[in-house]
Amino acid sequence: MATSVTLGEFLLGRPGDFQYENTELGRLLNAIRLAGKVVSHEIRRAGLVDITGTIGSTNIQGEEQQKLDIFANEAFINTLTNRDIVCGIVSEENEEPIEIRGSDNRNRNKYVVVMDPLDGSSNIDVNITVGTIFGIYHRVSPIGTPVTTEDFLQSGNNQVAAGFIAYGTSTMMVYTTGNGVNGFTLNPAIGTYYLSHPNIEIPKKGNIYSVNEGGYVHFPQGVKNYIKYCQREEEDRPYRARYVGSMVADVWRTMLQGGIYFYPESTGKPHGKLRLLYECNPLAFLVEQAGGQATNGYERILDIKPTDIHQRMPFFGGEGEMVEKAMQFIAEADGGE
Ligand code: P6P
Repeated sequence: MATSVTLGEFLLGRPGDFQYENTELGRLLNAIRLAGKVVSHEIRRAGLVDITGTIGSTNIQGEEQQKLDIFANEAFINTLTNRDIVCGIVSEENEEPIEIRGSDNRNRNKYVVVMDPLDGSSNIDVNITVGTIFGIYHRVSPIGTPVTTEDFLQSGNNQVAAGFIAYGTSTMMVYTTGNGVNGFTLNPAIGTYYLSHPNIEIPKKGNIYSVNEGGYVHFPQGVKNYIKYCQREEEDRPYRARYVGSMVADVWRTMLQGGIYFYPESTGKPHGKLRLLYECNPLAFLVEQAGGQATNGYERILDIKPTDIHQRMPFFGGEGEMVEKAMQFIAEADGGE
């Protein structure tokens, strides 16, 4: 149920809350809030003007770029660039990091942002929820020097904030700064986000498993064994299967209704499909802050030290017991090999 608290007021902080409205982090989250409204407006128009569909080019991932991909990427880059807060951006749509030297050209900005500007964009033309995923870090390179790749290759534990904007039946901004997870729903009539999902906690004992079973034959044996476990008629099973094919939608449903979402490795995708920096890490931070677990099948996602800004990583996220059960099947199958 939406409350009357707006995102702006929430960023001001309530007595005892983390006050960062006028801090740089508060202003950075405000910039993301604004860009989300701009992208939301454009997506809502998508079916009416000629901006859906592809532009005939592909991104660094070799994926067909949708027109709204480009629009969203430019909206977030432009909004983040002209506020003297961010010194660099890694985007799914750009092969190299984007360097931002600041209005005085002296590289004094303190934060870096990693983002997937429009995740799940292949679903746009069929009107399925898509989303912007972002993670925010303090830079590790010295102030006054150009941003470096090392600024982006930090483990997810170093995120100072992370979240997503979901463009679905409503537009929502869901984020954490390490003090729990809160969800805000946009009232498009007045352009204001209202606190609609305070202090989100993943329900225990979930009964939904979410994976693209079209890849079943290519999954490792342990993952196959876990899927068969989910489908067996016993005690609290079979579980219900739900899969949108848009990570923001699948993870958001998992956070609200419980369960597990996973994108495992497979013979054709030895490191899975999802990107560590701007899909796995931000959503792992959210899932853990909501009381769940997020691993790559073997270790916490947030503990992994990235080696490449676009590297891929298997992802198992959701209610703790279900994630642990999946890891148990993986370990047993590995042990049996
Ligand atoms: P598949 C979208 O392209 C994405 O990166 C995630 O949002 C989504 O969970 C996944 O890929 C879907 O991939 O192989 O199931 O179509």
